[in-house]
Amino acid sequence: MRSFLAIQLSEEIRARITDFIKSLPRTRGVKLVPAENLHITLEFLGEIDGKKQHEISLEMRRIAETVESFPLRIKGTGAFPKKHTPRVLWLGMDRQPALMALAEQVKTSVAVGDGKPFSPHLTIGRVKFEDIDLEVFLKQFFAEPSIMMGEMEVTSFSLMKSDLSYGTPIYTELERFSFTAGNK
Ligand code: 2AM
Repeated sequence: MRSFLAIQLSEEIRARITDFIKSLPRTRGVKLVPAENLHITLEFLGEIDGKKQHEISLEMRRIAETVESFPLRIKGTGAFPKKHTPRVLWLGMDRQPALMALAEQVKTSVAVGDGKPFSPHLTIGRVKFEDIDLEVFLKQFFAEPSIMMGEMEVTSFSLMKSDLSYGTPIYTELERFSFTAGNK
């Protein structure tokens, strides 16, 4: 099973981001992430079997018990690897100590991750080819580098399954780990 750990968006932020994406010019050169697939990846796990899934589930439940919910502002635009050679287009967010600490805990406990340091971002699309309209699209996307999408309260994270059939992946939430520290 192809899987990853991710923070889900509040419906309000998802709607704001969707409106922002809709406001951008059309280009076939960018494959946009459908609204229902938008998320913040904490850790990409790749292929895991049932046994590993069970181990990860136990570990993530344990971590979630140590975390308090925290606010997160989604703001700014950027690209990987670089703005002038964009492959992955993303929205940024505060490098919130609580977020960074959560990602660090998750990374340390799952031995199957890709080993890359956590770089907080929310992918909204991927550049596929140099379509004639691409430049106009990118100009508009980067027009307001600190654009504010809004704030949400992060109260949990999820284990997600990714099925890659038919081009656009289908993501299914397998388990949600709610933060319970500070609840008592
Ligand atoms: P992203 O967060 O930058 O969009 C599910 O595939 C999620 O895991 C995607 O959102 C993707 O990137 C992230 N991811 C990280 N490393 C990946 C990899 N090597 N292959 C596929 N997805 C990866």
